[in-house]
Amino acid sequence: MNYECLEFQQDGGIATITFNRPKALNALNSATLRELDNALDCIAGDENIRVLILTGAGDKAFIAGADITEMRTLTPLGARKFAQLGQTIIDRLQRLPIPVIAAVNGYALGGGCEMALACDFIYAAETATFGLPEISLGIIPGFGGTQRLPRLIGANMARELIFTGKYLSAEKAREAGLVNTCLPADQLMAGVAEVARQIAKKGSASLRAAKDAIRQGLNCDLNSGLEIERDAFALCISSPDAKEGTSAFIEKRKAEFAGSRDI
Ligand code: DAK
Repeated sequence: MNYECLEFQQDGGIATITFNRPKALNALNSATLRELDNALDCIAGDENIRVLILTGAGDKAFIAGADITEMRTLTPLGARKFAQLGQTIIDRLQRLPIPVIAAVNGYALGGGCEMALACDFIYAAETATFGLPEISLGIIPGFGGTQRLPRLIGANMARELIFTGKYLSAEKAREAGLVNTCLPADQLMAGVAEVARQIAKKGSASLRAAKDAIRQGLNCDLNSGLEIERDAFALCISSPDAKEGTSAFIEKRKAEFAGSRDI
């Protein structure tokens, strides 16, 4: 499919979606969300893709938030559709059966920061900036920021960021636990590609099981989470991934996982 607001690239088992509206700092309008929904459909149906990377076009922004120009013109019905589509996509990203890495190359504000939060982890350029400035627009985060940010960096830090709308540098975001790794801007994509390649060599089914267990466990108490882990482990143990991984260890060779996401 041809996209206008996104670029889609695939290199071996690694797919990259680049938000591509650099003149509007890659702000999320309805067209971008619809295209993203379509791209996620393609990725969900293609077992050759083992890892997804999200990034932004240009050197200034990952995503500078929802498109404020479009938001102002939305009718209540249009706003409802926009909200529904956005929330569905953020949820789909979290449930995608493969790991998703955010490569944050600049501003990640509002809905852009929330998009990054819905990824499995974040690498950032040293020049990147994070923030949830919705409060300054008289609204609140609507793509999960009030829920995911406190889970990631703690309630008090999240309250301060959401109540003030202030921005965090990439380094401060790393110290807070929002970002895993900061890299010089010109090394960001190479660093992300390297970690994506490491992950892509692992078994797709066990990656999927680990991702699901972590996501579900974060939404429940420890004992329920441990039960989820036990069930997921039990499913994994007789999977082709487990057979290949354990055989490779015993035969003193590198495991070659087939890439099926099914357990
Ligand atoms: N929307 C639309 N256009 C934007 C934009 C945005 N979010 N951010 C930047 N642009 C546009 C600018 O208007 C400008 O366009 P031209 O004037 O050149 O036509 C161009 O990008 C370059 O921006 P600047 O000239 O402002 O560049 P600067 O370097 O001076 O400043 C900046 C960069 C990122 C600090 C600044 O652009 C800025 O403050 N942008 C807005 C950031 C922001 O407030 N983001 C949060 C948006 S609110 C919901 C779910 C989610 C949401 C809402 C509802 N539901 C489920 C209900 C999400 C809300 C948001 O994300």
